[in-house]
Amino acid sequence: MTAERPKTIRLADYRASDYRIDTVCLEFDLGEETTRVRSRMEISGVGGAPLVLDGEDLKLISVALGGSLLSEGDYTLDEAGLTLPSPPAAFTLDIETEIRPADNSKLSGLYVSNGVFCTQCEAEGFRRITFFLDRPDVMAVYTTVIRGDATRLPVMLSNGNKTDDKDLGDGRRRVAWHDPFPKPSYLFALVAGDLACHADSFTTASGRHVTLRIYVEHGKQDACAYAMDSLKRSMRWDEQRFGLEYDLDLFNIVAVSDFNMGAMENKSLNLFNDKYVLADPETATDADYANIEAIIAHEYFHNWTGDRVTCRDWFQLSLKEGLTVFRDQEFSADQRSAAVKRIADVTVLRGHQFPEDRGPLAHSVRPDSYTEINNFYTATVYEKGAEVIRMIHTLLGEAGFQKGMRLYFERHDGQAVTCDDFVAAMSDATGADLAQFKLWYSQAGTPELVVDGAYDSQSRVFSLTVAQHCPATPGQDHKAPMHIPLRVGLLDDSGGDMAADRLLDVRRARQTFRFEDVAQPRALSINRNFSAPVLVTLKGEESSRGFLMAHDSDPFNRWEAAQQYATALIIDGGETGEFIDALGRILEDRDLEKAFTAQVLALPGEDYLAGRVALYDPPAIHHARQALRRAIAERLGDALRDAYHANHGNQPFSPDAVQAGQRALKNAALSYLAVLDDGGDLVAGQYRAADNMTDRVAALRLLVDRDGPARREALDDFHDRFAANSLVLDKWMGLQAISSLPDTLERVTGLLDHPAFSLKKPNKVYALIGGFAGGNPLHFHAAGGVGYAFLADRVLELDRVNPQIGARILAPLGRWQRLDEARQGLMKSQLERILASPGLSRDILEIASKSLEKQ
Ligand code: B3K
Ligand code: ZN
Repeated sequence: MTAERPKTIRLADYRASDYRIDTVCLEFDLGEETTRVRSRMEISGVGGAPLVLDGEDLKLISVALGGSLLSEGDYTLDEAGLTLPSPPAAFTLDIETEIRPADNSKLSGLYVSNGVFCTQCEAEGFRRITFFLDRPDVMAVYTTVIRGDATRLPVMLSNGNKTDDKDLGDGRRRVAWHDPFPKPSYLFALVAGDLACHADSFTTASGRHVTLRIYVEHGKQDACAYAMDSLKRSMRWDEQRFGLEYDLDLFNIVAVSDFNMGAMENKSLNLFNDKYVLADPETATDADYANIEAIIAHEYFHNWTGDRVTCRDWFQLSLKEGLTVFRDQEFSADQRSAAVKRIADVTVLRGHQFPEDRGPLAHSVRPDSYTEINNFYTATVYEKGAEVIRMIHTLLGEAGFQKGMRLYFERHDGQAVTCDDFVAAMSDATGADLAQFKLWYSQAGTPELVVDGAYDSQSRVFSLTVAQHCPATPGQDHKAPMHIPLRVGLLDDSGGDMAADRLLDVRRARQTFRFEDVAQPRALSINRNFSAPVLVTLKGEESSRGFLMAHDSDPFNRWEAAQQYATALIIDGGETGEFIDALGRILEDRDLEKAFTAQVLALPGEDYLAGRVALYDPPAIHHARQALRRAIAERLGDALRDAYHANHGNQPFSPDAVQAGQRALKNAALSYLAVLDDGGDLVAGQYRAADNMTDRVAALRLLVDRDGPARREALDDFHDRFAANSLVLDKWMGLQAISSLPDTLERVTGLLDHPAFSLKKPNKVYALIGGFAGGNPLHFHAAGGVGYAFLADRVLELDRVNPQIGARILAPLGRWQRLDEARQGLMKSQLERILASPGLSRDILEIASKSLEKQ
């Protein structure tokens, strides 16, 4: 393999295509070993200019232009694809290719998962099916004909409506589908296999009757009920909150076991990782139920924000992803509790996106360049992208935001557009000036605010000075000040709000805001509800954390005060009494939502803490966090025991938010009680008595950290009980990967040989290898670098199997910046070892080389 560097694609180089594909008819003759694909395209354009059709890993059988077969000299075939040097302005192109679905371990294009043919085309998988203009701004009307073995493939699906279904008499069947909505190739989908179906229906607000079907492996139909219910609630919610109705008579979901991502929003045929569809109390945790609800909603919401209005190019990915994440967050907030959902979302943002933003892979919400687009399905594009949309919502208010959405659809339905188009619709609809705000799309890095309050008793003016700074990120040394919507409250001595919240429009590097005619505030509640995704240092905040924990009317900031208090104690040490007493009062406040109390009890994660120190010492942070846990357990033992027993209900299981909150609180209490002398018995007892997966996993999570026979017994029991359920075995592997016991890496290495583990199964890779590298800082960063070498070995193996997954799990190896020199050297040497490997994929090459670059 040549050492040639793959090409960098730049936003600045975007050009519209010279040609359009108006319609395409695809005919598949399905075979696991070889599948024939015939494509007939009606193409129009400038004429005379070369037409370059993307293609990858395809065997070309024939090409015909206007019905005449072309010979080899009439086109060129190379790495990029198939080029016709000078086609006419309008013509029909027929192309026949052969592909090998069973050999497709990249899970991009057409592949076979547990005997089911399925596709994944976003971002650039369609070119692995046939030669095409595989870019999102080329939108065509698709007809799909599927032929295959009638017995083995009783279900044959594609986008749109079924138009034909007949037995061909030779043991094969032919099914045809037509999708009336023009769409980009990344939204194409095909499924064929022997699947069971869970069916239901939905009537839209305007009376359209929609058939809903969820396809799963036989025997799993009953585990689809929650997903189906989530789908119907999503459909209703989108009508009620956004005025958006479904637009076809059929909506299909298919769950497959091998899938690179969570799910995919193909028009009317969503494909899912079965982890986000299947649920019953015995096998799914409350977190699984919440994820299913959110992801079913997310993919459904894409029908408007993604499918009807799509992206012009992949730099605009957040146009659909940030917006759709915001929509699914709002949906879950409405279905459950807004404060609890906000805290959960911010925890994810700070645990995943903040580390990305301060590391070598930092990029803006709308990146400027990439070499492999699959590397940009990141927490920044998704979660920070959703924060950007949320800030627009905060600035415009719900009514203004909905006005903006209506204008966006009025202008752009059926088009492929940019983030600029979205912001223009928002500002044109409302008159808001969002010019400076747009820096959120182009500047990477987490802005840091320093806030200082001063009170003048003569004039009764409270002045608040806000200074902002955004650290340098790769390729962006200097940043301009951002437009930051900062929600602020002032509290009086009794803890009440002195006035309504104020939304400060922070726009300059340093800016002072005046609160006129007020008494001296006792405390300041800053960035309420996390109105902006920033880091805040509030001068003198030490003296108000306990007070805010007790009184802040903004639940998010009550939680935040506890997080910041705990963060300071873990990092700097100090007297823990006031904090623990404040925690105790929250624990005893029966008026609070239980899910919220559980969140307040959860100590900040090690990933988050790593970003709050100048020099990150993984074992020191781990042990300091554990020491605080012990101090809390010792002081609040009785209250924690009460909370545990009061919420250890025995009503029949329901995944609803109230019961889930009870379990969350009970299990948060258990995580403290576990460190006390009699804690082991309580944990083992809960494991044995559990009648639902949430309680069972919570107990097992604690047991994997305790050496002794109870651990082994529980792990063996769990394994044997669920040996036939692949998704549950993922949990079993994932929990062992995050154990703090000294022999964890050996155990993880041993599990690579477990019969259920395979590098070809993304869920297994994420659970075991991703769990270890991303979720076990103590052992990943073990002195000597064995954890780093383990990850590098797996990444190199994945490079041959599924580079997309390899690149995703590689990220932790690039986070060397705040570690000591010895660890930095060890991490870099593994990155160099990866880079020295011949024939490296574009995916892994991009992440490994960027991870080594100086910032
Ligand atoms: N749009 C898909 C992600 C596709 C990933 C391609 N590597 C799922 C989603 O965000 O809804
Ligand atoms: Zn999405």
